[in-house]
Amino acid sequence: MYLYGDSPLPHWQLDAVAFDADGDLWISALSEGVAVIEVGMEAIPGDVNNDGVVDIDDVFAVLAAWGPCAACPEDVNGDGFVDIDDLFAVLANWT
Ligand SMILES: [Ca+2]
Ligand SMILES: [Ca+2]
Repeated sequence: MYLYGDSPLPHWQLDAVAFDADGDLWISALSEGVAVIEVGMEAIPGDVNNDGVVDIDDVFAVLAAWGPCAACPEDVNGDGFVDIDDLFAVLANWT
C-alpha cells in the first residue's frame, strides 16, 4: 500500500480482477497479494448451475448427477444424494 500524492486514502495498483465460477470477485494487487471479495446475489435454492435462475438447465443438471454425490450443488438438500427430493426442490423454486 502506498499513498498517492497528498491523498489520505491508500491506493493500490491492481494487477488482475476477475470473477470465478462461484461469483466471487478476485482482485490481485501488485504489492499487496490477492484478496477475494464475495459479491453478487445470495444463492437461489434450486439454482444448481448458479446462473441466477431456476429452469430446465437445473433439472438436467440434477438428473445428470443422480445418485450419491458428496458436496455437489445438485444435492439441493445436502443429504449426500441427488434424488427426487432435490428434483422437487428445483421445481419448487422455478423462476
Ligand atoms: Ca440455474
Ligand atoms: Ca439430496
